[in-house]
Amino acid sequence: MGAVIGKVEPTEMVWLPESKIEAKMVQAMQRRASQGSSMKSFNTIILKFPKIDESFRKCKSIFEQFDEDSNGVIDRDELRKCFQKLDISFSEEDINDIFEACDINEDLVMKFSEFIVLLCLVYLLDPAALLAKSKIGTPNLEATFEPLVDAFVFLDKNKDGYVSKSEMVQAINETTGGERSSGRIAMKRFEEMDWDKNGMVNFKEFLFAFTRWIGIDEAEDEEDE
Ligand SMILES: [Ca+2]
Ligand SMILES: [Ca+2]
Ligand SMILES: [Ca+2]
Repeated sequence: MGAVIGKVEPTEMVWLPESKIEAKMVQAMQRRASQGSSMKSFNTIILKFPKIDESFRKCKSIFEQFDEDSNGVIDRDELRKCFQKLDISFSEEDINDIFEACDINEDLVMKFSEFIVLLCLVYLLDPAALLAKSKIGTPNLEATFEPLVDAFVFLDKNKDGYVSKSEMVQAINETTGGERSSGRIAMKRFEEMDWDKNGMVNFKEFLFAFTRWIGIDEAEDEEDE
């Protein structure tokens, strides 16, 4: 388990990654954070929802392409082949780690929402790997994933690779001038994001929250019927 050292404010809070892949994610996020964010407010993130939703749905074609046996999920072998085909040079260990990190319902396969999160994490860890492949008729993955990375960088005020509750409040307050109701909304959003309830939101949790808010799996289930 990670450990919180110090108080939430005004002293610094140090959060330690709980796995190797999380440590890599945090490093990659800090690298990206040094370039700054184009987001000016929490509202600009909300305004991007429909666009992100649309781009997520376009990723369905990639998902289907790599679901070789068309059983609606991507298993470990299919993912390995997917990485080979996309020329993503991750080690076997990294592929396994990222697979496990994204298999949120622990059924040992990637459903669509999990796969989207996985692709986005690959994008964060190695943007060049995915971008080189945009040419093979896949949707523009940079346009899909960059706004999400950008949004996270905006929320992560102290650039430690995590969004804390107070950072979330700060981001919302900047937008609304600190109305009480917006504080409650911020808390609700934060709790939706903080999947493992440890008080910090990492990029993976942030992405899963997006897939839930957008309702990507529900829409998918309706289509299947
Ligand atoms: Ca499959
Ligand atoms: Ca799963
Ligand atoms: Ca932070």
